[in-house]
Amino acid sequence: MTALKKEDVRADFTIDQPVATYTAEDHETWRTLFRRQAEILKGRACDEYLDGLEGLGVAADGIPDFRKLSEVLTKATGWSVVAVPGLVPDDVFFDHLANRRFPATWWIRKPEQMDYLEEPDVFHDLYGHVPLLMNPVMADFVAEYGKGGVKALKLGALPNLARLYWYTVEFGLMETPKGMRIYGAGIMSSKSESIYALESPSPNRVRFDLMRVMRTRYRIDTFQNTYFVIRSFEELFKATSPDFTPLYKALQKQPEIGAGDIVEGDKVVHRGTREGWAETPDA
Ligand code: HBI
Ligand code: FE
Repeated sequence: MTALKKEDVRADFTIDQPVATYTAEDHETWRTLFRRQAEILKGRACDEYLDGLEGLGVAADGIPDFRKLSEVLTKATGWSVVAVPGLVPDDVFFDHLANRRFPATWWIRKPEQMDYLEEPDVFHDLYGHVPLLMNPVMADFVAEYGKGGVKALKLGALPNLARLYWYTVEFGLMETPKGMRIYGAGIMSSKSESIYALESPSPNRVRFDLMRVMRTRYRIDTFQNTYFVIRSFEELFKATSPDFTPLYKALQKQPEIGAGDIVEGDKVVHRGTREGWAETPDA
């Protein structure tokens, strides 16, 4: 993180991935995280994700070179991976997505942060997000989300749209013929949440509904209280295709929903026991 100079960061917040600055310890951290997740995600990650991971050639050996990944990814769906120092401003983030560039943090967590990190690192961004960008429907969905983000900023509706991203791209579940599976990157890159999200009786699992999701607050400091369940990426893409402008208007008149609340009209797949839920407020 320290090897980076201000003048190396471009106006769009991208940098050249400082590949040479990764230490042996950094690569070892990647290997450890990768091997651990590979075991856990068997039978838990959706097939589209596992196919994407394999197709990309993301391997256990060490932190990947973004340019090599991008070559494969661009051929598949037109996306590329660009290196950034960390979280970038919302408008910059959306502009990258709308243009099929996924901004990935270049640095990796320290060994003492194996299980929990407050901000995204290269493991979360690459291992969690990039494999699904190999899927044509998800690739289109995330690009459309970027275009929607630019609009939402103008309409002052960013908090609503951000919830959609949170409850799908970051923490989404998918009901498949083989059973409940993970597709959200925030779950995919977390050892404990990938087990919790599928197997714990504590959280709610509720069928995805666009307006319901955009009204729902979320957890940033604990596991999610509620996971929203889609049946396919096509379902998600179709549900989010119409112009959101009238939806944002309607949302202004509807109350927010707490992260752990079940409301009238919910199609409940599993009603959470609420066991172990923190008292701290939702975001
Ligand atoms: N920047 N690098 C990066 N990664 C993100 O996931 C990200 C971001 N900036 C803004 C942002 N996410 C969110 O605020 C939007 O999804 C709303
Ligand atoms: Fe993420």
